[in-house]
Amino acid sequence: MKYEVLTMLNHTDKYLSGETISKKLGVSRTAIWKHINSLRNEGYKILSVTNKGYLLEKEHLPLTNYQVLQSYEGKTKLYFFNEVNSTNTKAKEIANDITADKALVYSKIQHQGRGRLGRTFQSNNQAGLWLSYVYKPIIPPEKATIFTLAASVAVCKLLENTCHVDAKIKWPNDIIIKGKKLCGILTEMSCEMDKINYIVVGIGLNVNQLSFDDNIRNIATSLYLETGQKYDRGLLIGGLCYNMDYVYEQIICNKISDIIDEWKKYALPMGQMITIHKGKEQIQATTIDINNSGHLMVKEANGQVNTYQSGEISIRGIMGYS
Ligand code: BT5
Repeated sequence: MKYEVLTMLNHTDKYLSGETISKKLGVSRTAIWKHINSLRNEGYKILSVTNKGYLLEKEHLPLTNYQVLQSYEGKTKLYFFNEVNSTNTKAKEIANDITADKALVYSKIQHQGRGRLGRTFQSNNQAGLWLSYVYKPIIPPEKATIFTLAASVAVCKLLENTCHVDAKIKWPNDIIIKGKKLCGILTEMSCEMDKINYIVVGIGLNVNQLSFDDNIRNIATSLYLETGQKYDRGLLIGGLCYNMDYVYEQIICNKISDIIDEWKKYALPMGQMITIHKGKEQIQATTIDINNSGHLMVKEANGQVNTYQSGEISIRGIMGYS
């Protein structure tokens, strides 16, 4: 019933009186008032004015399952949390318990968001999207790299079609706008020799942040900072789920080259001078391409052509940020 009240408020830009809502839903005005308060507790900003009624502020929509279900009716099972340490960690726990081959874990806030190679991903706020997809594909473990590339494509399509933002992929896992990082992706896997138990694709997308902590202020950006608009994060998750469903289907059907072609469309141009950080070693190189497994091919300063996987290195120098 609470969500029927919300749906009515969501479908109008005018005030709705308590009487109109109570007549339509066949319950008392006191019951409506209780539902309104319960929605406010969930984070919905609902104005109330005597003799006019209630108005939902649509620029301040909270992240709830209801918001996601408004825009996604697909088969991915949704697990929603108010707070977690890391959606990737939570997703791994859930992956062990479910039989479905895909699920999504998302949280309003993340206290210990993780990046690659033990780095921190700042996500202890309620302005971004912190989420992790769980997949149980029947493909060989060595093909798992494609998930990071596929997720990058899914995010870029969402940004292009829903937010009208021209974002680029920086291999292996960053989505950037004008040289600043908007989104990071962390893919983790549990597997045996010839079988994947599960893959977790964690995505952190900066959405409505007005600013960032000092240590990443110069390298991070948000959709709000780029467009001046606030976004309904539930709607973005819904759109992303459809895009992820699409690329997952491509992976299952072994249409890997289609994903790589799309990836190249969104990627920063190759031929860039970079520094590869591999453990304590630093290697100067120029990017050439990515191969059919999604690994980066580079020409090193000594003229040698080498291929690197995403898990083993980090790169600096593309578009001037580290
Ligand atoms: C990543 O690592 O970019 C992968 C980030 C994945 C985050 C998601 S959120 C949901 C899921 N749950 C998790 O715990 N993680 C995933 P990496 O390439 O290692 O980049 C980390 C670096 O990005 C840091 O060292 C900072 O320089 C920078 N950084 C940290 N927080 C950022 C933010 N919010 N926006 C942009 N850059 C950030």
